[in-house]
Amino acid sequence: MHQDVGQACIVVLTGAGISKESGIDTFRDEDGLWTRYDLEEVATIEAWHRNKQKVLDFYNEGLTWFSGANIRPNAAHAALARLEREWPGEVLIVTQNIDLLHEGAGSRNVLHMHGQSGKIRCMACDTVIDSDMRLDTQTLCAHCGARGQLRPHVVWFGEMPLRMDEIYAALDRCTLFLSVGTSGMVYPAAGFVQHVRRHVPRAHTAELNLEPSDGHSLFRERIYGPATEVVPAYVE
Ligand code: BJW
Repeated sequence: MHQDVGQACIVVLTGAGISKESGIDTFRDEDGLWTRYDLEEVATIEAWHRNKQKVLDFYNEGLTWFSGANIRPNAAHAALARLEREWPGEVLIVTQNIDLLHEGAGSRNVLHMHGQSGKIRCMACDTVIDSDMRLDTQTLCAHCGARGQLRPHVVWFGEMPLRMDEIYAALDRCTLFLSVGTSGMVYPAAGFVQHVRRHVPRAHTAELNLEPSDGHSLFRERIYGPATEVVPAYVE
């Protein structure tokens, strides 16, 4: 790993590419989810208001698929968990993924900015509930008087990603910003590297991806290859 990062804070942004070799499809690759589903129909707040059941069907299909597949953390998740255990400073993983493979590999300091599978949320009282249940428009919250509609605890286009204050605070104190397996097409995550360059000019920035992302030229260091190879090699 780069020598000048001191012992302070490492922020690792991860995207779908880190879980690809665990068997989870990315969104925008040739075999990605958005080649099979229209994101405007299943992953926007407007889609939700237009046709809740269609959005829930997409989510329920994902649940079925997730529980049927033999999905395990891979060597890239394991390497980041090892980094957190062995690095004398702070390591924070900010993941855009809703899967729990970082936690499965042993990472403890993980922020899910686009939500988390295995959780649902009430649209009236905002209570987040651990649940793998399939949702339909009749399933209402038992925790609030309003009996609000339950929805997947994920962030759709047009909604504010989660825990942004904590994320920007961590970016502001980081000495290394690492981006792994993300296309750099979705904001605000895609803007983190620019934020670090502007606000923490001494921090080192590195992109580890299969191919150059949209914002690749903003990173000081760029390493390309499958996550299971480049991530373990980088954090050694
Ligand atoms: C490998 C590999 C291997 C493959 N090893 N690598 C115009 C300009 C700028 C911004 C906007 C705009 N219009 C609208 C916006 C904002 C919008 C946005 O960014 N749109 C862009 C598409 C233009 N963003 C939002 O709406 C966000 N909210 C927001 O901005 O709030 C502000 C706000 C203000 C005021 C009012 C309200 C709000 C919300 C974004 C939500 C994203 N949600 C999703 C679905 C989550 C649920 C779920 O997972 O089911 O999040 S969409 C999807 O994309 C998912 C992902 O987290 C996200 C990012 O994708 P990711 O992870 O980068 O995957 P891919 O497939 O794109 O890339 C994979 C990469 O891996 C590739 O590069 C491969 O090469 C690589 N790879 N195999 C290593 N083996």
